[in-house]
Amino acid sequence: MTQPEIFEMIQDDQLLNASFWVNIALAGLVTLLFVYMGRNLEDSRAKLIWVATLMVPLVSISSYTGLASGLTISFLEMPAGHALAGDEVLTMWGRYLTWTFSTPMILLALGLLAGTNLTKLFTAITADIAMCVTGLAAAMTTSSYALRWFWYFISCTFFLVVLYVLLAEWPRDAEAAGTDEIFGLLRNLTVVLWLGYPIFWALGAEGLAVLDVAITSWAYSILDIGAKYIFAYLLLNWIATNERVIAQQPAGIGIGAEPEPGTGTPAED
Ligand code: RET
Repeated sequence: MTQPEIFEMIQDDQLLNASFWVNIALAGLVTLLFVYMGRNLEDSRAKLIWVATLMVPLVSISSYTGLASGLTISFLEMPAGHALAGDEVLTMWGRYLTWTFSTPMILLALGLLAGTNLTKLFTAITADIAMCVTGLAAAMTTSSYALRWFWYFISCTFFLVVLYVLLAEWPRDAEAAGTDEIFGLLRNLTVVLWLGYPIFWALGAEGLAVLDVAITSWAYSILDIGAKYIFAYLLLNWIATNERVIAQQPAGIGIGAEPEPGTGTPAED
C-alpha cells in the first residue's frame, strides 16, 4: 500500500483517526499549559525536570502526526502461526519508534526527582530505549511468528530492568532526597500504566489478535494520556510549589560512589 492509500484508509476509519487527533490536540494544549506552569522556576535541576517533562508532549505531537499522516504506519503480512496469518495487518510502528524518545524523558524527570545518581539513571534509560527498540523489532518481524514473540520476550526483559530501578532503587533515593511522597505517587502511576502497554501489544493485532486495530490504538492513546499528560501535570504542579526541595539536593548527579567519611570535598554549608 502506498502512503496516500494508507492515509485515505485512516481517514475512512473515524475511530482510528480520532485516536490520533485527540492526542495531537491534547498534547498541544498541555504543552502551552506546561510552559506556563514552569515559567517561574529558577533552580537548574528543577528546570531540567521541566524541560524533560515538556519534551514528552512535544514528542507526542510528532509521534501522532506521523501516525495520522500514514508516514509511520505499514501493512505487514503476518507469518504462519499468527491468528491473522497471510493477512496484511495495519502496524503502527511509529508508536514504538517515538516511545524511544518520549519514555527516556519521563524516566529522566522521575530519576532527577528522586535525586538518583548517574549510574542508575543510565541503567534505567538505556534499558528503556532497548525495550522500545526491541518492541519495534517484535512488531516489524514478518519472517517468523516465534521470533516475533522472542523479540517481545527480550523487550519484556529490558522492561523488568526499568521496573527494578523504579520499584527497588529510586524509592530509597527519593526518601533521602525528601521527595518520596510525590515520587511514590508518580512511580505508582507509571508502573501501573506502563504495564498496560505490553498487555495491549499481546492482545492486539500484532500479538494474539484478540482486539482489533482501532481498539488497540485507543488503548494506547488512553494509556498515553495518563502516562504522559497526567503524569507530567502532577509532576510540574509539585515542582512549581516545591522547587526548594529540589534546589536543596546536592549539585550535579554523581556516579554513585559514596565518599569515605573524612575524605572528599567538604560540604559547602
Ligand atoms: C512493548 C511490546 C514489547 C514488550 C514491552 C513493551 C512495552 C512498552 C512500554 C511502553 C511505554 C510507553 C509510554 C509511552 C509514552 O509516550 C513495546 C509494547 C515490555 C512499557 C509510556
